Amino acid sequence: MRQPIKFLILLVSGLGLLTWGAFLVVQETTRGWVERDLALRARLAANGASSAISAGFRSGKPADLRTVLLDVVRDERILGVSGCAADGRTVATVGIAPAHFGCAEVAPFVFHAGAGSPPMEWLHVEALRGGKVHMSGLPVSDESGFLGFVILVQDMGFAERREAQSRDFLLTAFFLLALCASLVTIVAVRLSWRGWTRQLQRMLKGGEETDEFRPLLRDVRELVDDIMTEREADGEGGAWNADRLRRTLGRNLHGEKIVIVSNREPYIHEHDAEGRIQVRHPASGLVTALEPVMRACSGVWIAHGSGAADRAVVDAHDRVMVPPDEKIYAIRRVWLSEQEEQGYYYGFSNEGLWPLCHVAHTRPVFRSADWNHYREVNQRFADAVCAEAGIEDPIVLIQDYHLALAPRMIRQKLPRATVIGFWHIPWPSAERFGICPFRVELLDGMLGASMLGFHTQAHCNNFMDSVDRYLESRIDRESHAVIQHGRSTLIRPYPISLEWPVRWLEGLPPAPECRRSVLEELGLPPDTLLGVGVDRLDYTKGIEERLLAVERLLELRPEFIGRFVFVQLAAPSRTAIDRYRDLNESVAAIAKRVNVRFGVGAYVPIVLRRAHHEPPVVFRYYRAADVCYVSSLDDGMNLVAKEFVAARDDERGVLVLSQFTGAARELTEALVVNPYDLDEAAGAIAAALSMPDEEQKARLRSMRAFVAEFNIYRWAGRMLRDAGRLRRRDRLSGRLSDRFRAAFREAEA
Ligand code: ADQ
Repeated sequence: MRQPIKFLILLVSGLGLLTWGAFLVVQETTRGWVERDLALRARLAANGASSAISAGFRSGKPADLRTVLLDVVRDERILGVSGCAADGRTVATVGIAPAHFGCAEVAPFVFHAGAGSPPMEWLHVEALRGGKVHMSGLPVSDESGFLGFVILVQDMGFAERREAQSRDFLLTAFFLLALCASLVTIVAVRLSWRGWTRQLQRMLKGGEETDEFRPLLRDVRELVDDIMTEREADGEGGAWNADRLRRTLGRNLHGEKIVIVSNREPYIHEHDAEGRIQVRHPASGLVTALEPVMRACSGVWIAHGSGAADRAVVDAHDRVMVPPDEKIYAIRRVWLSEQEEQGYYYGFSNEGLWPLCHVAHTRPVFRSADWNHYREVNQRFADAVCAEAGIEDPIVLIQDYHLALAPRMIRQKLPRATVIGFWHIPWPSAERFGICPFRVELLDGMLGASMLGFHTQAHCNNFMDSVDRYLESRIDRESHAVIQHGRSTLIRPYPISLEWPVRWLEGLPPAPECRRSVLEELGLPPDTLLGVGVDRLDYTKGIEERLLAVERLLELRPEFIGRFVFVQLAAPSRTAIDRYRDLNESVAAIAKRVNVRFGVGAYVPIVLRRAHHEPPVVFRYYRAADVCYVSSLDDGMNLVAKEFVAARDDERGVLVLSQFTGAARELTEALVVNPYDLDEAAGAIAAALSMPDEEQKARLRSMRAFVAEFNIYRWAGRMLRDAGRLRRRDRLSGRLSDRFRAAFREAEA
């Protein structure tokens, strides 16, 4: 329904209610007035005839009293009057006397205070013969004392008529008022709407902007721009895929080379047991997301060469072409000494920044020696970027918290570079970030970028709050930018995702077959209910809480003992750090305890596989599972959740997902739980295991449609398109300032 009509209906209903309320108040008030008026009239009538009435009582002859009472009822509103003795006997009656309010009935009210107390006036309203009457019981006395009392019955019909008149008057007045108010509102709304749209149209056509409309206008233009660019990218719109991303790159960035920089490399060369060189795909969300982008765009990926056989395969420039069979793009490897890796990677990045950014109850440790290594290694990466760039304004995508200082370092050498930073983990609140002794340097380093991306708007807000608190800069909350030394850095949410379709599914057998082979591999009967967890062994992933939830499930629902098995694939991670070694032991201890407690015969409830698994194996497990539980205590996005959804083309299986993941904001059809609440998590696993097929299908279908649409190509496409826009703007302002400088020099000469 249109807004003005809604408003009108509300207005009229409001006025109607108001009228009715006002009428009730007026009715109550006039009724009070009438009753007081009638009581007064009764008193006056009785007082006027008081000496005659007293004489009538004193004479003891009813006829005398009756003569007096006849005088009293001459007033047309007095319908009847009775003279009553103090003991309740009727002495004389003239006119109407209601049967159940005769002298005997009224006497107790007049003398109700008991012997010795003065008699009191009694007032009462009563329905009689289709109308209302007002009755008063009035004591009569003379100098010798109380003689009796009179009951006066007065007609109230006139009061009711007056009430009806005032009600009609009020209703008419309010109706007219409502009509006028509605008309005025309609006219005002029409006029302002017409003026507003005219102004908006004028401005959209390029007219003058007013303050009122500027933010709205910018949003509308951005939206139109977004839609147009997306449409124009491939001429037909539709789903994002590698081709469309390539076209977007060509269109917005003229096919320029992309340089990705991250600590982790997408392909690691290792020696196997026989000394042959093997390629491994690391267990890393960053790599999972970015590798398909690099396949689509080609270019160079600069990363730490961490594999034992990495040096053996690079050329003289430390480059190797990958993927091994396709050779689409180059990895440029940066070599680090053991000390540097210790200080930069394990120390500052993973003992400092990682726990700082995740609410997972592990204290960050900041050592100045680690910080020095961190700075040096960032410089090393920045130098590698400048060496690989080849042009003075390359497009550089810097990934994650290991390289926070690199954007500024690159900017110093290549001021025209388009540097995009993406932070794959959460950004903490400003208070929390403030505990880092190097907070100013980190923020300043990051702000060397042209754009900074986070998974969620909440992380963007936290980042801007941190800048606001700790750095000299201007925050432009309208355009979501930080301006420092005249340069601006856009801060935007770009929720990361997967390639679609996932390439690892290509050669995999259908889900029922995967299920059969996985159960066989685990030595489990075909009717086993299978749960799966897939993570790096990291304390932020809530693996301990996950196994405890399995324990709680078996405690609360013993019918699952013997039937439910939970397999945890846990890739060892950062094992050089004590906290990770402790976690490894603690996870093993919990699994062992639960297995001792609930294991019977061959039945082992928790199967813990602490090893790296290549992606096809991981996807086979996703396809075999009845339930996948992602229980992160804090997670930027979490791609395991999306991988599970992508793997289930049979539309079966249930995702139980921690509310503390970025993914929970998107995959709302998962069973979203608080992983700290073991009862809730156990309940969700039980619900998942007994969920009807139809419901599983409906939930998965919706989540699959979401991940398919919001895939990694769209993520990269949007980011690169925004970068393209920035580049055009920067180039234009660069050309302008060159011209000004030239004109200035000419004028000086
Ligand atoms: P990660 O913390 O690495 O990523 P996540 O997004 O869940 O976490 O990705 C993990 C990846 O590693 C997945 O592709 C998964 O298949 C793989 N993996 C996990 N366990 C494995 C195992 N045992 N063997 C082999 N592979 C395994 C960081 C952030 C996340 C963010 C990503 C991407 O912490 O919040 O989603 O970056 O931005």
